Amino acid sequence: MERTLIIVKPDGVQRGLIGRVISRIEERGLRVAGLKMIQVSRELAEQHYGEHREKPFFGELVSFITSSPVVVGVVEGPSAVSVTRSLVGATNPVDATAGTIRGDFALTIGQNIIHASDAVDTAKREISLFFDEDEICGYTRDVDRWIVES
Ligand code: D4T
Repeated sequence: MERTLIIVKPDGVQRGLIGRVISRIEERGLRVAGLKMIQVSRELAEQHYGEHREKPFFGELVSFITSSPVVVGVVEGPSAVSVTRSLVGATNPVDATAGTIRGDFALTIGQNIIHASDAVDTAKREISLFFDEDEICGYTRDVDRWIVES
């Protein structure tokens, strides 16, 4: 079982898309194992986007993610990282396929609705950045046996 981190970014929260975004993830069969609304601090934003520190858009990235509350979630299931990335779509919404979250709800790279971890290692690092261990629930749902064969 794999876990990934999602963030419904400030634009998703402000546009009232929290439920629709999370529904798409749940409808695919993935399970929400942790969920909370937070105001991201500048320090946390700089840690999360550390790999982009030298990029020209780093400042805008940090101001955007701290501009309004976000919803962060831990999502789990088989191949959760790659399945969630495919639900999310291309980083630039202009290139995102219709039917993906960004392809259906976003138009510009600076306001692309959702973040999802890009690899298993990244997911582990990002989950520990945003969640304490006791905020993540290990559980199964009755429906899981109709989604993943045992
Ligand atoms: P996130 O991290 O938001 O899920 O995006 P991706 O994983 O799909 O893409 P990324 O790490 O390359 O970019 C992080 C974040 O920066 C914004 N961005 C990116 C931007 O504003 N201008 C740019 O030129 C790029 C490449 C969008 C997502």
